[in-house]
Amino acid sequence: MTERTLIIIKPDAVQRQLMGKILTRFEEKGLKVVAAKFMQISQELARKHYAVHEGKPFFDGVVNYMSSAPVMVMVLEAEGVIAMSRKLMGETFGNEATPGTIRGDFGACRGYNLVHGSDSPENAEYEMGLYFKPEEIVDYTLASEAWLYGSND
Ligand code: IDP
Ligand code: MG
Repeated sequence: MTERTLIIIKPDAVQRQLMGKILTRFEEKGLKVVAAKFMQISQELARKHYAVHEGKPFFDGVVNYMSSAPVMVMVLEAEGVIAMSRKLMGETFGNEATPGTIRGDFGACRGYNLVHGSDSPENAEYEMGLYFKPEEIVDYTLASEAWLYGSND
């Protein structure tokens, strides 16, 4: 079944002018972009986004990081997109992430890690609702879908 996920190209990636390269990783994989927005996240919205981490030692830090400068927010769609995009992103911190992943190729620290991706269908629904109205998520077909998502059964 088709699935959607919320991806954020985080402030460090925008400042380092890596938006295009990161978006290319998702596009080259064959994941379909169905919504996109360039914006600066408020502290209040960042707190809602990371509400599951409230009370943890890094909560204030991640809220400040995410609201410190502009981001690019996207919704991607494909069967299994949540797991696929998490694999493309790599482990949480660049200094540990496997080379070949976005975090593994572009990050070298624990403070900033370039990209966010939802980790479950429930969190994806919650996060998409924070950033997009339903009508801002566009339903369309890619011309290449038969080849991208085809089966030889
Ligand atoms: P994830 O982004 O790989 O899903 P989570 O554990 O859900 O990682 O943490 C959410 C975000 O909070 C991370 O992407 C990172 O920006 C930040 N974060 C998590 N743990 C730490 C930490 O120990 N120090 C600093 N920042 C952290
Ligand atoms: Mg997470």
